[in-house]
Amino acid sequence: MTRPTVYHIPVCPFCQRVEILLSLKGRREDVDFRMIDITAPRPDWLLQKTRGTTALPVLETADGRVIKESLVILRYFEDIYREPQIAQTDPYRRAVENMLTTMDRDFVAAGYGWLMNQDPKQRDALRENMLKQYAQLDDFLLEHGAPGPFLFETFGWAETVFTPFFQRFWFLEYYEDFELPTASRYARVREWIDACVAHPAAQQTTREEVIKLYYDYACGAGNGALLPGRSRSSFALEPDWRARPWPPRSKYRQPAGDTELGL
Ligand code: GAZ
Repeated sequence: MTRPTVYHIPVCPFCQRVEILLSLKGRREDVDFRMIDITAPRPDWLLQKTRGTTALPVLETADGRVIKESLVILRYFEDIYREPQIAQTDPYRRAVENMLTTMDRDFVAAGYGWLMNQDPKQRDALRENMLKQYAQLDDFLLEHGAPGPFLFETFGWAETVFTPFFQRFWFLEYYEDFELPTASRYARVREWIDACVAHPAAQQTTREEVIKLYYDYACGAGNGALLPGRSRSSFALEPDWRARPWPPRSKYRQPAGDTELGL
């Protein structure tokens, strides 16, 4: 094998991070991306490479070695394709970027936890929890960041890490009627998000694709799992999401079946 290969899942935000970094470096065409169907059991040849783990992305390097974890894969590409550098090089600025990157954990958990919640009584608490995350990001950017829109001068490492999730969280607007309030305490993070999702290197997915594929997550079934009464996951590769109707927005009522979802 002469080229690196990334095994990935369609609309997987962790996989999109890798595509964004490569696009920023002008190296997207130097790496093969092979799509894995998350709704089918992992093929044996892939499980052999990963020694049994199933989470993607997984990178197979040009010399056949296997690297897991999106942030580790980003660092590897940053190291082998040195120019242009995306991560900060000044130690303090690099630390600031890493502090922000570390905040992705709670942010991601808050968004997915809310999307997957099935108890209407918990909605208000989950919304508050989400707003707290946005307020924390806002505060961080005001404290450490450039005047805007990005953390530093350009779309960089932290933006690569967060942008796929800003785009996934379109599902909260659709399925939970969530909108980031216009209040000034969210103004800096709103500016950041708007610039991130519009950046040319981050256009691997669309709002329509996210909303159609994540319907089952909104009904409580993550990672390609099948809901009762269904024969296909909303993450199925076929039929193509473009050919399917928009799913119902009411996630707390009787879930839609295969036919209504165009599956
Ligand atoms: N830490 C890994 C990385 O590469 O950064 C995470 C990779 C990962 O979770 N990949 C998922 C996967 O391959 C797809 S994207 N799953 C299939 C499997 O067999 O493991 C799901 C969540 C969540 C946040 C994100 C995702 C998600 O909760 O987008 O809960 C179900 C998965 C906070």
